Amino acid sequence: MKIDAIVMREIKMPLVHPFVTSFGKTTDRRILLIEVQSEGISAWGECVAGEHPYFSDEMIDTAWLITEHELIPRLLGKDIAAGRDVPEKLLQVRGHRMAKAAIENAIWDLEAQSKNISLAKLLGGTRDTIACGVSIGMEMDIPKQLARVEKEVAAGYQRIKLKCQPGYDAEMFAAVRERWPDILLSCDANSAYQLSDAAHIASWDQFNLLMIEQPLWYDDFYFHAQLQKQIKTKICLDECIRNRLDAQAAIDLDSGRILNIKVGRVGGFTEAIAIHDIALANNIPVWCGGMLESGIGRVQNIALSSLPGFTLPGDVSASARYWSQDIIEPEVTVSAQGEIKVPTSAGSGYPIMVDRIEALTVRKHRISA
Ligand code: OSB
Ligand code: MG
Repeated sequence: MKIDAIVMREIKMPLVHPFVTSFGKTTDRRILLIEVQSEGISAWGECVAGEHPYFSDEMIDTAWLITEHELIPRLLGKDIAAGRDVPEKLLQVRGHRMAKAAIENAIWDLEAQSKNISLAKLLGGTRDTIACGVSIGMEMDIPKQLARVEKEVAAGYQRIKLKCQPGYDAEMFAAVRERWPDILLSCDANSAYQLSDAAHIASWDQFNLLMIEQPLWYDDFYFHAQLQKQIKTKICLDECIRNRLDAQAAIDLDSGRILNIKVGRVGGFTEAIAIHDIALANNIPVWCGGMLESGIGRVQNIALSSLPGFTLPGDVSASARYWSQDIIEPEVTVSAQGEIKVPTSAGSGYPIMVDRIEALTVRKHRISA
């Protein structure tokens, strides 16, 4: 697969509902899309870096710069046999995993299209449908929070995740649990607590949460192990797992008993699959995280979620929860049972609306061999 050209685009998409976490509020997404052009095929990747370096140290502008100056030159004009061959070509560049993932994943899409198989099959997927959960931002008001949970429970989602932070936690969990004693419920602190909060976090054991996601520092899994010893609820690691070595170390340390795998956070499908394989071998359940993706990243998350170790509902939900109109057609929809069908047609299985992308584009740069 000769890489003839790579097109970088930044699109701007307003969210239908602001998304509030302990690290900030998002109302409009700025998304870097990568289109790899090879021998008449267009393949796509989405960079999940945020508008600010608040979730991780990457942001769209750093990703743009690194993609343009460091990543594209390493691939352009080359003949690449598989998505799996991309990481070694980008190895000299340290970090910048979300930027790398966008380009690597586009080449996996290219490989799937050129082999005429589904991306899910190429990745090693075995499921026909995936189980879906939702991540609900903080409303900072309990009646409003309950109304949002109500809507998603009624829609059929199999797991509800509540964002939380100090001052907006136990009372809110209690209100949700009181109303829905039996739903699968979890929380995500996005690193808002410290080890000195251990007794407070241990008091959440009463809410029977499936997991507590990344309670402590974004770059830590040592102190998470100290916390895990003091609470019954399982810790789930998100931010701090950058690669397969982190995953192995965190499992060995008992820093968490569930892993959230985000393909952008770990630098692409190759690393995501490696983490999945380690977790499966160690009986650690994994689920697919989300980063407020457009349709392009969303359908790639569906493909990844079809791997056998993804045994818990992920944060992969319907397009309409995020966008008034997505950039794929049809949009991603979820059944009343809270499931999404894994596409079986070639590539991602969801046609991309290039005209709509063009209409949303605020900057575009095509680099050819
Ligand atoms: O921590 O999982 C997270 C969104 C942006 C950044 C970090 C996270 C999230 C979510 C939303 O929880 C998941 C989604 O609905 O896409
Ligand atoms: Mg998280």
